[in-house]
Amino acid sequence: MKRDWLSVYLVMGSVDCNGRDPRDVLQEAISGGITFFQFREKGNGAKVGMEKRKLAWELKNICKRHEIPFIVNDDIALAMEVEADGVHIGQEDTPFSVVEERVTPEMIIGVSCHSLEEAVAAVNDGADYIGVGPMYFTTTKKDIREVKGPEVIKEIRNAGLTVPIVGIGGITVGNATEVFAAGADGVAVISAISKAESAFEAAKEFSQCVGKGVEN
Ligand code: TZP
Ligand code: MG
Repeated sequence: MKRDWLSVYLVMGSVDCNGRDPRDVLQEAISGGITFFQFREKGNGAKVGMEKRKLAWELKNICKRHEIPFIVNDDIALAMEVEADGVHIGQEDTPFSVVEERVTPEMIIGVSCHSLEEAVAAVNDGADYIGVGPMYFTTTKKDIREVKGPEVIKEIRNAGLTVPIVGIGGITVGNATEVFAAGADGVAVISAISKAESAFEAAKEFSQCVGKGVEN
């Protein structure tokens, strides 16, 4: 996979859109410049079964039209059904070796990591990229791990790991440059785009932060 695909990574499901139509939010975010998308249909009121599958197909088709890679969170069967470009798994989800057997070789596998140890394990497993977080406090995910900030990314880079990295958790236009400065290739964002008054403007502002990391 290309490292710069991760630059502005929108993660989103129907419950993250403040009652707006997720298809419109995704479309706007794409117009604003997001580079990667993960369908994460989780939390209170999330769609299941046929409704979840229908939404996955619709969002995947929007991504496909704009050549934005489409990743599915945790649901391998769904990823295969909609011919997703990849899957993203957390530490408590389906183990990497099982996922690897179920997807096709060209599919991207992303893994959530919270520490250097987990990052090393994910790289050894063969992860195509890792999501590191939570960078900052967030209420979007309820069962978050301890907030360690962009320091964890620095630690992973200082250990010599070159794996593509996105920071995740509480990232805003105001703190995104700290995440890039720590060594991330991109920022993975839910609410700062999906709940923004304009997903277009928010995505545009994030794309202007890319690569602007200043050491502090
Ligand atoms: N994993 C760690 S934090 C988080 C996930 C999925 C939620 C990120 O959401 P937000 O709204 O960008 O803080
Ligand atoms: Mg998960």
